[in-house]
Amino acid sequence: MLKNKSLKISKVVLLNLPEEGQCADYYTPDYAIEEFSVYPPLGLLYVATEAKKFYPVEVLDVVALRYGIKETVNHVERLHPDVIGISCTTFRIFPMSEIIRQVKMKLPETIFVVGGPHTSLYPVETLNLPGVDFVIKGEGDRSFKTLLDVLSLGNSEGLYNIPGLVFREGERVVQNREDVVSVENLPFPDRRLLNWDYYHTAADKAEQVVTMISSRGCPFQCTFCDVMIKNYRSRPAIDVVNEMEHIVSEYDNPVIQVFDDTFNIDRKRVLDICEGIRQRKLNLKWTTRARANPFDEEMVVKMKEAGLKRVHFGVESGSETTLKKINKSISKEHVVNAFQLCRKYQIDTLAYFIIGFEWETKEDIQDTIRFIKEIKPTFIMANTLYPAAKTKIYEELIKHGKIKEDFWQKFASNPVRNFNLPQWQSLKTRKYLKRKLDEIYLRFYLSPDFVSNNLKSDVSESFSLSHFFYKVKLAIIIVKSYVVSLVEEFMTLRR
Ligand code: B12
Repeated sequence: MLKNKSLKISKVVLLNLPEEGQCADYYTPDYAIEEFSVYPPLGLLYVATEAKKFYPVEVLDVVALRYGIKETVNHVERLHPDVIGISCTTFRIFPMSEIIRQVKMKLPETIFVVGGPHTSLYPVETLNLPGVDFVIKGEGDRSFKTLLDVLSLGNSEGLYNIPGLVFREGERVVQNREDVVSVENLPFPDRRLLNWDYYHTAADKAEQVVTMISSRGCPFQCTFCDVMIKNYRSRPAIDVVNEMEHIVSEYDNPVIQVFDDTFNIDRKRVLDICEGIRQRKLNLKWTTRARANPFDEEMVVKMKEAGLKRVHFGVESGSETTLKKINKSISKEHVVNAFQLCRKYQIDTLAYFIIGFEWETKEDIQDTIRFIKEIKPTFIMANTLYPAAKTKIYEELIKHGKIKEDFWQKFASNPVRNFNLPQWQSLKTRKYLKRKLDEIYLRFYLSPDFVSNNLKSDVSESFSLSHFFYKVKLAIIIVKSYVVSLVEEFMTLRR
C-alpha cells in the first residue's frame, strides 16, 4: 500500500457517521427512540485529542449537524482532507461504505481509516469494503496518530508496529494485536473540537449535557452484549474528579453523563470520587450507568451528596431464569435493594429491559412486567431482544438453527441500506412481543404514578407548554401503538 512514498498531511478529518441508511432497529418502539437524545462521539474525540497535537485535525459530527449521506459527502469534499478517520458501529456500515465510495470518486488520493466498535468484530470485512485503506481495531487513541506518522514518513515497515492496525500487504491481510491503552493518565478529551450546543437529552432538558468516561471495558460476560472490550481498567479517582472540575469550569450548569459500561465495579473508587467532589465543593450534577451490585447505603449517600442525579441500570429481566441464562450475575434481590436505596435518597433511575429471549415463556415476560411495578424506576427503556453480532446469544441462535445463516457476517461484507435483521421468531411470537412491549410502555408511562410524578416535576421545574404537549403527544402515540399491535396480533391469531 505505502510503497515508501511520504505523504504531506495538511488536513485530517475525523467523521461521526450519519444515521441515514443505518440498520433498521425493529426491537425498540419508534416512540422510545424519537429525538430522545443527541450524544457526542466521545471515542472519536479521544482519537482526535492525541492526533491534534501533531496534525491539523477537524472532528465532523454529522449526526449533530443532522446531515444525510449527500450533505456529508459534500462537506467532506469541501474540506478536501488528506486522511479521513471514521468511527463505525455495525449499525452504520452502509452510510460509511456509501460515503467512502462517493468521496473516493472525487478525491481518489484521500486515505480512509476506519475504527470504532464494528472493526473489532469484522476487521477483514471492513478492510475489504471498497475504498477502505486501513482499519484500526480496538482502542485507537495512540494508533491513529502513529499511523499518520508512518504515512507522513512513508516507511511501510512502520505499519507492522501500529497496535490494532489491519492492512493489506500484497494479497494478504496483516492484523496487528489490538492496543490496550493505559487509563492511568489518559489526556482529557479535547471537547473544544465539538460544538456542545448540539448535545442534549429529553431527561436533562435544562442542562448542558457533557459526557465522560472514568473507566474502559467491562469484565462481565452478559450473553446478549456486544461490548467487545473486556479488560476493565479504571482511571484513578483523583483524575476523574480533575476532569469533572475541568468540565464544571468550562460549561454552564453541566450535567455530566458518565458513560462507563459499569461505573461502580470498584466500591472504594466510587467513594473516593465522591469524597473528591465533596472536598472541592464542585457544584455539579451527574448521571452514570451502574450495576445493582455493589450498591449499598454508604455509596448511595456519598453519591447523592456528590450531586448524583440519575443512575442507569441494566436490569434486563424480572425472570430469575432469564437473569441466570444471560449470565448477568445480578440477582433480583440486588436490583430491588438498589432501586429502594435510590428512591430513599431521591436519585432518579432509568432501567433497561429486554424481552423475547429464545427460552422465554409468557410467564417470564409477565415476571418482567411485575418486576417493573415492584422496583418503581423513574424511567424505563425496554426493547425486544436483538441478536447483536458476535454475541453468545447470536451464536446460540445459529447453533439452534433459529437463525439460518450468519447474516451479520454477510452484511459486514456487503452492507445494504436500512438492513433489516432477518426475523428469527414466528410472526405470532413477534406480534405478541410487539404488543407486550407496547403494554410495558403503556403500563409504565401512562401509570397514575408516572403521570403525577411527572406533572409534579414539571410544575416544580420550569414548566413548558411545548414540553407538556410533547408528552401528551407521546402518550397518544403509545396508546395508538398498543391498540394497533393488539389488532395485528388478533388478526395473526385468526389466520
Ligand atoms: C455512549 C454510547 C452511545 C451514545 C454515543 C455514541 C457515540 N457516537 O459515541 C449513543 C447513545 C448515541 C449511542 C447510540 C448507539 N449505540 Co452506542 N454506545 C455507547 C457506549 C455506551 C459508550 C461509547 C463510548 O463513548 N465508549 C468510550 C470510548 C472511549 O470508546 P469507543 O467509542 O469505543 O472509541 C474507542 C475505539 O472504538 C476506537 N475508535 C472509535 N472511533 C474511532 C475512529 C477511528 C478513526 C479510530 C482509528 C479508532 C476509533 O478508539 C476509541 C478510543 O479508544 C458503547 C459501549 C462501549 N463500551 O463502548 C455503546 C456502543 C458503541 N453502542 C452500540 C450500539 C449498538 C449503538 C446503537 C446502534 C444503538 C441503537 N440501536 O440505536 C446506536 C448507534 C450509534 C452509532 N454511532 O452508530 C454498540 C456498538 C456495537 C457494534 N457492533 O457496533 C456498543 C459497543 C455497545 C452497546 N450495545 O451499546 N451509543
